[in-house]
Formats: sequence, C-alpha cells, structure tokens
Amino acid sequence: MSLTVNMIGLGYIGLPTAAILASHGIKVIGVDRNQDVVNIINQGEIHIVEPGLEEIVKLVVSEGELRATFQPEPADAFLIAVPTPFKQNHEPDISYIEAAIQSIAPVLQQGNCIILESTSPVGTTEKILEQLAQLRPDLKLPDGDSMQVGDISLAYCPERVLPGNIIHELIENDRVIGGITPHCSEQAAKVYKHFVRGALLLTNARTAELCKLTENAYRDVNIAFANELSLICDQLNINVWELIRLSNHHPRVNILQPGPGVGGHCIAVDPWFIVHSSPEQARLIRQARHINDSKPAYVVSQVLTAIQNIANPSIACLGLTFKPDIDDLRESPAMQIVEMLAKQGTSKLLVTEPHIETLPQHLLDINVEILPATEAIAQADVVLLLVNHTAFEGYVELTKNKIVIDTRGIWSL
Ligand code: SAJ
Repeated sequence: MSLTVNMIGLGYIGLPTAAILASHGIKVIGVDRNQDVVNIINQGEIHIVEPGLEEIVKLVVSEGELRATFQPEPADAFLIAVPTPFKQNHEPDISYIEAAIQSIAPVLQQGNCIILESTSPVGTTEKILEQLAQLRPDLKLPDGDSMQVGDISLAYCPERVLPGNIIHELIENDRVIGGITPHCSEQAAKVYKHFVRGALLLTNARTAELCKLTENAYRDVNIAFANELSLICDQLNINVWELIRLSNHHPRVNILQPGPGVGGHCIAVDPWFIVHSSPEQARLIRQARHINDSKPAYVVSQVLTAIQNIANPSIACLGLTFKPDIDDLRESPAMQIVEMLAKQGTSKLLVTEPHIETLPQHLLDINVEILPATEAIAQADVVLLLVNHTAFEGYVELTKNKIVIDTRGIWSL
C-alpha cells in the first residue's frame, strides 16, 4: 500500500515538496489555512512562482495524488513547512509550528512519523515533544535520553533549496535528518528515500536545527565580509569587484559578492535565531547582520552625495527584487533603498522592475514613476543599479554621460 503524507503549509517549500512527493507514488494531502491557496491547488494551479512547479502540480492533482484541504487527516507521515518569522528584538516566533502540531495531534496514530522542515531555533523539536505530551497523553513518545522508541517518531529535517531551483534541489540535495532518537531519524529517512537522490545524513534534532541556521549564517557572514570590503575599497579608491576577482585566484580564497544588502526570507533572518539563543557567543554572526543591514543606508548616502550639485535630479533605480531574475520582493534591500530615497523627497525616482507586472500598492503610493529601463536611464542624471538582472547587463552603453552607482558590479569590471 502506498504511503500517505500530510504536508502542513503549502508555501514556497511545502507546495514543491508536496508535489514532488505526489509525483513519487505517495498520496499527499496538502493542508493550508488559506482558502485561496487550497482552491488554487485543487484546480491544479499554483500561487507562487517557481520554474517547473506548475506542470507537476497540474499532473499530480489531475491524477488524484495531491489534494489540498484545511484540516489534517489521518496519514503515515506529517511534514511541517510553515513560516517561522521573528518578533520584535529578533526573537523567533514558532507559533505557526505550535499551531500545526495542535492541528495534527487529534489525528495522530501509532506508527506515525512527524517531520519538521521549517527553519527553527535550537530546541524546537524537543518543545514539540513536550507539546505532544500535553495534547496526546495516551501516546508513548520517543525519548532521546533513554532512547525509548515511542508510538510515533519525531524528527527535524531542514529544507535547504534555493528559490528558483527548488525542483532540482529537492531531489538532488543531501538532507540532514535529526531525530529525537536514532530510530526517529531512520523512520523519517524512509520518507525522503522516496524522492531524494542526495545523501540522507542522520544526526540528532538539535544538531540538525543548528545545521540549517549555520548554513545561512555562513553565507551571511561571507556576504558581510564582501560588503565590508566594498566600504574599505570606496574609501581607498579601489574597484572592489576587481579586487575580489583577483583575490579569488588564490586557490583557497572564495569571496562572495558585495551588494546593496541582503534580502529574502532566509539569510537575513536565520542568523538572528543563533544570536537570540547564544547572545554572548554569537559576536561575529551578529556583527555580520549589522554590516549587511547597514548597506542600504550606505547606498542612499552614496546617491545623496552624487546628486548634491544637481538641480532637480532624476535617479533611475534599476531593479526591486531581492536577487536577480526572480519576482520576489521579500526583505528586498533594493525596495528599502527606493523607499528611503522617496522619503528624502529630493529627487525624481524613475523605477524599473522587469520581473513584476503589478508592483505593491505601498510602492505605487510613494512618489515614484514606473517605466521601462531604457526610458528610465535616458531620463536620469544618476543610474542606480540595484539588482543584477540579466536583462540589465547590456545597458551599460546607455549609461555614458550619466553618474552610475552600480551596487552589484555588473557594469564595473
Ligand atoms: N547575496 C549577496 N552576495 C552574494 C550572494 C548573495 O549580496 O554573493 C544576496 C542576494 O542578493 C540576496 C541574498 O544575499 O539578497 C540572499 O540570496 P541567496 O541567493 O544567497 O539565498 P536565498 O535567500 O535565495 O536562499 C538561501 C540559500 N542558502 C544558502 O545558500 C546557504 C538556500 O539554499 C536556502 O534553502 C534558503 O536560503 C532558505 O530557505 O533558508
């Protein structure tokens, strides 16, 4: 008999995972609180942009392998991929995970496996165990100290896919699986064996939790290094892009790229989870966050210096998304910079974003003009490149006789 899985949360990670599971012979019940999301998926359509996803969802829904609903149903395994934002003071908010556990508790049966995939502070999987002990006192729970095998299994297995390449990475990436006990890890691994071609690496829950946070903090710290170099180079009148290109010829050096700041819902968020749980120890990780977060204000100060002697200046702001060739505006430093410049009110802002048809209302409300890149550049005194979209690469010729601030270095090499 085929395995039945509940996928709790049908967002950027949950929906692709549900679709891939369903295309590998597993019956998937997708659960989401949002009525629109449930309706859209049941029509074989999708509510997010991810290359290759729509075709798979259409197929698995039409074959009856994936179905969306509001409430969890009895199944063999329950995968949870709900958001974990942070509150004020960067404190992680795990209330969506707690709500997910609350919703699956009544349908849990002996032999079930629960797998948390959401990015989580260290200790969250153990907290789930405590929550389950309250909600289902009738179940014998696994115990990491005594290694007691329980009626159910519980493990943490972080997603680590790159938006834009999710379908490929879901299958090919190695997975870290951290059970409450080794038996829990093995039970969880059985689910991933259905579709993962990468290695399944078993550990305990706390290590797996910190592993996810570490991966994104590693990237954040390395981007902060590049961003700090960009400030040093501006001060010393050196081209940072050339500097990094030359340094990276060393066989053991691989510096990342500076930019206008770090965006997205992962790298700018996850390191704070480490800082929050280890405030005394996580000094470098905290500092990296501050360096990356301060970059948008630095770019604004560069623009203000550039326009100080221009009467009625116009600025072409190229790109709004948080990284190139996608349509995602979440935590985008480019957006932040445009908003900060609009607040200054000292210049006319000509904004272009080729990947988004309808820009969010709050941006339309501020005083900016939306127009194609070529027109924005033609009308501008200053050209501010904020996102390294492939489409912008050829425009360097159009920027002659303009002041150029290239925050991504695509025209600067
Ligand atoms: N960025 C730079 N310089 C660089 C690289 C990136 O400024 O050299 C900026 C980007 O412009 C962007 C931000 O960093 O604003 C993040 O972009 P990204 O492409 O590095 O990562 P995300 O946020 O799309 O996805 C990350 C990935 N994590 C790692 O590469 C360690 C992905 O594998 C994770 O699954 C994802 O976070 C997540 O969900 O946590």
